[in-house]
Amino acid sequence: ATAGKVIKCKAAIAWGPKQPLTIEDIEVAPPKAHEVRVKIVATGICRSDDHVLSGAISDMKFPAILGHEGAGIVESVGEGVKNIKPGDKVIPLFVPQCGECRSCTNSRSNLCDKHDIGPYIGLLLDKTSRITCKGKPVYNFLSTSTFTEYTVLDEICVAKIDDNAPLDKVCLIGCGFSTGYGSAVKTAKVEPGSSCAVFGLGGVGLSVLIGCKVAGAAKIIGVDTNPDKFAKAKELGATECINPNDYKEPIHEVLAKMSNGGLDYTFECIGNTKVMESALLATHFGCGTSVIVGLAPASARVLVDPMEMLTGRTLKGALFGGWKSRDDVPKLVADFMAKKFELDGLITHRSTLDKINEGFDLLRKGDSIRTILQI
Ligand code: PAD
Ligand code: ZN
Ligand code: ZN
Repeated sequence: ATAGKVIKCKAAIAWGPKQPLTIEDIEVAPPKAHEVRVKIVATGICRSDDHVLSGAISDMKFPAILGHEGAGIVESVGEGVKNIKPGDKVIPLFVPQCGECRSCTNSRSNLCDKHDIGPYIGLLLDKTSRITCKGKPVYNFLSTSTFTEYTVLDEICVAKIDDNAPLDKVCLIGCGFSTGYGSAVKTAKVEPGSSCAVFGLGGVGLSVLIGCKVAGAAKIIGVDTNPDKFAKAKELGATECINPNDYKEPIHEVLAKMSNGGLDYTFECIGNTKVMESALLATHFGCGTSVIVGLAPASARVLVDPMEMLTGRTLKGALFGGWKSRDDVPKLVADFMAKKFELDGLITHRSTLDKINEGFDLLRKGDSIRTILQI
């Protein structure tokens, strides 16, 4: 009965860096052609959302609705939308898949040229917003915006998933889980018997661990400056965990000693360029691969001695774990339903939209892996 009408509901609005979110009344216009209006049911809080609030992502426009790790139910669709209908369960996609651009048609890429991952536009593809607050247009984040009761998405940013999927878990497939898991199984292509190290044991790093384990890695070393993260990491597949602060030598030297001269695969899941340099050096000089997963501040640079690469190392990176979003998200949900992997280990807190600032505080203090907000 809401189709074609403006929906009045609540959202958590971000007004600028270093300011708390506030719950506001918003108006959500009906979807235009090739758009989908979605009732968000559950959403995780990812560190990338906090990068906007900390100022590490510096070119965002406000007011904005953050959140990009959600799941919901289609309320209505605009003209010309195929294969998605009201009532469908969906996951919003922060990497679109138009299927037609140079990246989409290349099997080696999972980017889509229609992405909004910096410089941030914060609008739908037609360069307008469907959401207003106090009469002013509200910007979106990463083509998604999930800290809201309703959002409008471009059709190419929506994956239809299994009708039986529990939205309060599979929302993590919208970002953190898929990003980490895919970094191991798809971007690095971790092989059975190999040695791996994961730098940063938050939601993304722990998902890398899950991927390394599923891929059959023999040695999986977790690296974090917060030892409180070690118990969970071991539960999820780390064979050992180390804290760089416990050593005088650089951590890459410690890791090389632990792995017969260097690891096969390393993953940086923090967003710290100094750690990216260590992660590269921690790989074996002749055959190691290091994957950049963390999102570094806008002006930060990685320093690489060409000899580090010339001997045979590989440095890679991927957004969203290398998955082609619309094709692969439904498959990842199917794999979850088939119990190929668990998501419960990543969920440490459950809360509601009105307590969103507490959810961010838990992440900042290192007390949570993922807080799931029931919307
Ligand atoms: P998180 O903050 O939960 O985890 C980061 C972890 O790193 C924490 O456990 C910290 O204790 C640890 N840490 C911090 N500094 C160091 C250090 N110097 N050495 C070792 N450990 C350290 O974040 P998250 O897991 O939600 O996200 C991790 C990063 O990945 C973050 O930068 C986020 O923006 C990025 C990300 N990238 C993608 C993508 O598509 N590439 C997707 C989602 C998140
Ligand atoms: Zn994220
Ligand atoms: Zn595309």
